[in-house]
Amino acid sequence: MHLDVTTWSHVFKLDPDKELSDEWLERICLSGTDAIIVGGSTGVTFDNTVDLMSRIRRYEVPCVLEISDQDAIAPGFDLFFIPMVLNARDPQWIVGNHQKALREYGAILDWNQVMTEGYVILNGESTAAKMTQADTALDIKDVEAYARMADRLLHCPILYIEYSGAFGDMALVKRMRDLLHQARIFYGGGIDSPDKARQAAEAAHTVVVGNAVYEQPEQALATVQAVRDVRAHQPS
Ligand code: 1GP
Repeated sequence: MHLDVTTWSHVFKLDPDKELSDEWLERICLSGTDAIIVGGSTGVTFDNTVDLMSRIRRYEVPCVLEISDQDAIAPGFDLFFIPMVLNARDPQWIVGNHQKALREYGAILDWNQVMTEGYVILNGESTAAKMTQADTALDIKDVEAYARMADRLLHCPILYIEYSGAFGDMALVKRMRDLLHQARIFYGGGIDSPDKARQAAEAAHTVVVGNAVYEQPEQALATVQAVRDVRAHQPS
């Protein structure tokens, strides 16, 4: 099992609030993806999180909880990703919720399992953008500033460029990757075919495939090999 996120080029993000049959879960977990992230914007509860985690645990694939709701923090994951939404206008999503969670769990956390994601949400139509009141009217210099903030100022190991629900601007993603000093760039949003996965893999270190698992599962599965092919020709 590889828990070094710097080696991950492809991950699936599964939503505890969505249905996935045992057969498809097995195909996803055995697909050769580098990890499964469990996370979602709405309807995530302790019970559905634990339920999905225990089903994924039948397989060897690393399993990460991306925490978006303090009530859904469950033990038993390999890693915990903590999103800080840098362009949120609602400060709860930058540090507020985090402070409340740390009041509760700060003393008992295994910090070796915790990683901060510096999130920049760029699809204004997405649920995540609406929830966090993200300022998505950003030009390239704004996004560069957020990338440097995540990388240099906050020392986040992950810069997450989030277009959830829409395929983003890969030239922008690549430009952010090129200016990072230590952070890895995760890209997620609208990857529903091997071709889009290929383009994203050329731009980002790690490609995240979410919704397509539920909407176009065969295509979602094919993104794993597409990303592998890119990496085989262009190791990062
Ligand atoms: C969502 O970035 C992920 O947090 C993946 O986006 O659901 O659009 O694939 P999609």
